[in-house]
Amino acid sequence: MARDRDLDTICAQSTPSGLGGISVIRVSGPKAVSMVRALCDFIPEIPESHRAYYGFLRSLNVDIDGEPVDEVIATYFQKGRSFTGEDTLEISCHGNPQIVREILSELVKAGARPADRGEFTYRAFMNGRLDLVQAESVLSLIESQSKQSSQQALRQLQGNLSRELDQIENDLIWCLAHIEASIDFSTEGLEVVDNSVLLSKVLGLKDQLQKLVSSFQRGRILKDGYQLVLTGVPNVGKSSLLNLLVEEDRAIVTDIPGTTRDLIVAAFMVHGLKINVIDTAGLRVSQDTVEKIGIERSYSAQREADGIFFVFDSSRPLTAEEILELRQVDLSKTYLIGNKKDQGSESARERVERLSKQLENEGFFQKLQGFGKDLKEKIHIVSAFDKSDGEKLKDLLWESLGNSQFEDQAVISQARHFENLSGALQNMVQAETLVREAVSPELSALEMKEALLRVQETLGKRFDDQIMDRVFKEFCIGK
Ligand SMILES: Nc1nc2c(ncn2[C@@H]2O[C@H](COP(=O)(O)OP(=O)(O)OP(=O)(O)O)[C@@H](O)[C@H]2O)c(=O)[nH]1
Ligand SMILES: [Mg+2]
Repeated sequence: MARDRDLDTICAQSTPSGLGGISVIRVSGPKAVSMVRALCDFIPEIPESHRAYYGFLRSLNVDIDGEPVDEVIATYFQKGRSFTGEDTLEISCHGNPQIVREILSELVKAGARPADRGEFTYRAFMNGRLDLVQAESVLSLIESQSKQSSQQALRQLQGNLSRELDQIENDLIWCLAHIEASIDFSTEGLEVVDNSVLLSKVLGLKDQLQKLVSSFQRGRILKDGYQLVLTGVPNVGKSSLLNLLVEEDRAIVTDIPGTTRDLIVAAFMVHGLKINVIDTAGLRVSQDTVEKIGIERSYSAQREADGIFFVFDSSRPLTAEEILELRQVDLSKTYLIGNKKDQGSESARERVERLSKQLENEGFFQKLQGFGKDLKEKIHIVSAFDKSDGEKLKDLLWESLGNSQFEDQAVISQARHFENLSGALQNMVQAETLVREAVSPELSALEMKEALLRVQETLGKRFDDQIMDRVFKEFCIGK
């Protein structure tokens, strides 16, 4: 499937543009050595792999032939031992955009082509240095904004997910081979594989795919951050809590109900995990056009959220409006945050007792219990003025994500993987029924073949231009 242009020698700046100590220009392809040598005569004809050569890079221009462009260090990576799998040179020059431009134009004069987005990683994939899942992790690693996210990308690059997918692929091939053999031999009345053995394999595959598919939310959270939405009626202290969590004055706080109108997005870190927190307009019936739009936005933010802090004033009972809102919110991802603990004389425990009783009277008890949590554990009494409560809320989020225990498990975080593997899971659900009923081995083989295609597509063992475009268009040039 390699295209003609894959044989070109390509070049690009791999470090960010702008001023810096050094910039690195990468040159990769069959003619990398001769092209770079045309500018850097200090590199021997047969350089040594992983060795750095120092000297002056000179212009190819006829008029000013030999004019030095910069003092550089060129490191050579031999074909088969480089990131792309091809002969590669990395030229470290002074970090000046003008110098970088000049060197790139000299390289083009020498016959190199400017690289496309992600073309180095694309070549690493085409040359079998990485599978597609690993190639995607290179992008995630570059883009990661938190420690958790970069660690997850690194695990994916190291092949954590690929190994699991390889194993699923092997098991599917095993099942298909056995089904097909039994179809061939069935006329002779021979049973090649016991149906119960096949069924247990199919069940195992289904479970494994199910686990991967359901790891997507977690994987996405690790990669892009957790979306936390602050909601509640006006004036309960949502914006104050946002400021407490991000430890700066991001949102305007006043004692006038209806202060926040638009969504305010900010971010903070919890144990290296990025939390995107969204403050919203207080929920109430409003005649004000702008406020009404703000409230609509608040509802849609709630729908997309991973977690919701439903904020209220713990010094008073919940109002009828609050109860109404609570009936509509997705309680399985909601925390009840009773703010303003400094107001009133009740202790935190008394507030929890009183509020949980009120909620029970409103019929919430079973609804919340259905989610495996005691109602009282869902209520947290805090004050937006108390720094230690900010830490408490962060711990709460961290615990609810149960983070550390998943570290060794393969997790999917790309939408492409989720789509493919959800499809494969559906195939295995069908296959299970068919194998159980033991009616048509042809039909169950068909389902498993489709599952196999989807797993292979995820790994990039089967691909077309569309898949390649989708994966590599996200990359930056130089990677
Ligand atoms: N005593 C006390 N007052 C608080 C606390 N948190 C917030 N307030 C006050 O409550 C008022 C409203 O706070 P905001 O943070 O603007 O409330 P909001 O929920 O964002 O309000 P809207 O944007 O109007 O929906 C302000 O006067 C805050 O100073 C708290 O923990 N204790
Ligand atoms: Mg506000």
